[in-house]
Amino acid sequence: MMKALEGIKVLDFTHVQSGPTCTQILGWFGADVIKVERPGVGDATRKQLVDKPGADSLYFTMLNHNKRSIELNSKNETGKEVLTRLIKECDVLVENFAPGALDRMGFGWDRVHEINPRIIMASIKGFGPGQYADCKVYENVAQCAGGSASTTGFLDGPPLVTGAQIGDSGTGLHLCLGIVTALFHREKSGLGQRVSVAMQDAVLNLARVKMRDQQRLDAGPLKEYSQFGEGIPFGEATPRSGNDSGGGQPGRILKCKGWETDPNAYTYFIIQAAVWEKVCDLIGEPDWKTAEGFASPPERLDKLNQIFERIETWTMTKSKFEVMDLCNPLDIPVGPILSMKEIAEDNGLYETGTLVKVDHPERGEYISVGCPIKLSASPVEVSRSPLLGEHTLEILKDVLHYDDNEVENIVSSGAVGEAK
Ligand code: CAO
Repeated sequence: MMKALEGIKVLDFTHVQSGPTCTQILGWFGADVIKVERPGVGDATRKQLVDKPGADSLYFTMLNHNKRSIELNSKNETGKEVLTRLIKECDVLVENFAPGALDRMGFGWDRVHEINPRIIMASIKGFGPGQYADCKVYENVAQCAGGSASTTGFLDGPPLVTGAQIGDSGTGLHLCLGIVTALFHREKSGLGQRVSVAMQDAVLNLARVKMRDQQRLDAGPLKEYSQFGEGIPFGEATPRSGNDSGGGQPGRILKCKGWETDPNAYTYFIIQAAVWEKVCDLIGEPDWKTAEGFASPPERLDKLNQIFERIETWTMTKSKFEVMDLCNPLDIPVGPILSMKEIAEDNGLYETGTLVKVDHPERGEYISVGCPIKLSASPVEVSRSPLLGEHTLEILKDVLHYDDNEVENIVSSGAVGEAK
């Protein structure tokens, strides 16, 4: 079966997390992703958070599936020639260097476009043009600058960053969409173009509902926030809303059986209007269906603490999975708080390819997260990440068509390290 992006060659000049997540998706969909790495060093994540001495870290191996690796010093004269040939040969160049790094290398957009007018050059930077454009940016900086941290956490606590890597992986996803859109555009126009995503912008896009709430504040308090029912006045900016649900339906995280010893024995529980009566029956409060002050959603807003405390006395008698089993048939939206351990042991996720077991020559078998996007005619086979420079010679010969003499000269120039 032909893969969706078969035939597309990607010059992957990315490192750390944001860029590699993007090129990994392109690789999953069948693009030939050629990761260019500094000789002898490679992507810094290869040696970050090492759990098995001598082996590439899980940080690297889980972000760089379905790629080939070439070692290439892009500051060496011969290395620049090889890079120029790679740019001529590839359809897409993806990079997430610090602002200005590519220009200093001599491969800014003008030069890249001149070498290959059909190429799509895709970049991630921390900020867009403006006062912070030159800043180097990491995940949590983006979460803070994009409005996520100020709106995450509890009202009486400090801003919080989330565990999901919305700054890095979230930006990689945005960039990936920009690239395939530009490829689609090139089909019709024949032209390449620049694609840029700033991490601040990507986080803000994911925090869109919080900007919605910022504007709604002008019209009065945000009634669906727990804070409203508790009588706490609103300030000038969208506040932190704890575990309230962003869609306006009252929801909370509630304790389940075993919470005293299991930090994840909790369930999310939503009491949207459509299921209120079923909730009342389930928890043994049938009178609340018609009682004054409880019957309609607006009446309940100042009693949410009381209502959720009562629901919690019920959920605490059940495991989080029993809550799910009892509520699902009634269409009451609940969700068990799953630990990473529980997710790693979920056979269903392996059956769909969302989790995969991958063999690696240095580290043996490990669990990775597979492609979450499922295309029926372009199934994903997850292959292990490349060792540093594993494909240097193969790429010089088969992709760039250098003959044996030329390869020898390139190797002896020091441009590709000790070629394997
Ligand atoms: N050959 C020769 N030199 C190379 C090379 C190669 N193959 N690959 C990279 N380099 C050089 C770069 O040209 C740069 O050199 P100069 O500083 O002399 O121009 C140098 O390596 C370092 O690159 P960098 O500045 O991008 O790396 P850093 O570790 O200092 O910064 C990061 C890392 C992520 C903060 C920065 O790249 C950045 O802000 N990127 C954009 C935002 C981003 O993607 N952040 C997500 C990071 S994941 O949390």
